[in-house]
Amino acid sequence: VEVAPGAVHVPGWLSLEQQAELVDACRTWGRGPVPFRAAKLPGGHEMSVQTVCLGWHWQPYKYSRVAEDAGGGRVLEFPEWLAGWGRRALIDAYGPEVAESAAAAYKPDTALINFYADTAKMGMHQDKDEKTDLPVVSLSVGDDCLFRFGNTQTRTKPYTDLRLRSGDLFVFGGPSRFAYHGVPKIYPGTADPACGLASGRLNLTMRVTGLA
Ligand code: MD5
Ligand code: FE
Repeated sequence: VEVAPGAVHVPGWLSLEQQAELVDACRTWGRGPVPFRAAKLPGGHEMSVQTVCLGWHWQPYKYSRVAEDAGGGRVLEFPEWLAGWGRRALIDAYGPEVAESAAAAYKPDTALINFYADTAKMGMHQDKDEKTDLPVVSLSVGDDCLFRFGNTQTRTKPYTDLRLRSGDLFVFGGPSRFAYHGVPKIYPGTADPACGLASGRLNLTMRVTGLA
């Protein structure tokens, strides 16, 4: 479903087995050298989501290899199997004709894994810390959320409200890459426990930072 030019929602893209595999991987990554942590915004407030990264460590608003704000560990490598999921995601979202060459060239180097407890949310923002305009691939597991997809000009209306469910894929490319977006609400208790998460929501985004 194309929600806007370049923004494609593919409901139910991950099987329950793949969802559980991803949850397991996220648990393992969270026990690595950099733990899940709530990032601190420049104003001093903590975000309500808990985040762990692969490839490059993100903190508002920059990337580094070392997590100075989360214990000083070095971020884990971005695994090749996950890049493979990213290339399949582009083909499945954009169609083989459009996407095959783009997909073959797609080399995501960073993942941000966000865990939303029942009351967590994410305010409207743009993702502009990457130095490329290549697509962001987003995978959701666990409870449903309200996802607000906005415009590139303002953090307010017009926007489209969508419900994202466990297993959904969303690809944000082209003119949608720098649209404002946010997660105003989680719907607790909506996930099938077989997805591997008893409560809350996990979202993994892969990106091409363009950093070296
Ligand atoms: C989430 N994460 O559900 C969302 C999904 C983040 C974040 O927003 O920055 O970690 S990613 C949604 C996204 C990425 C890039 C562009 C657009 C949406 N967009 O144009 O709407 O935790
Ligand atoms: Fe974002």
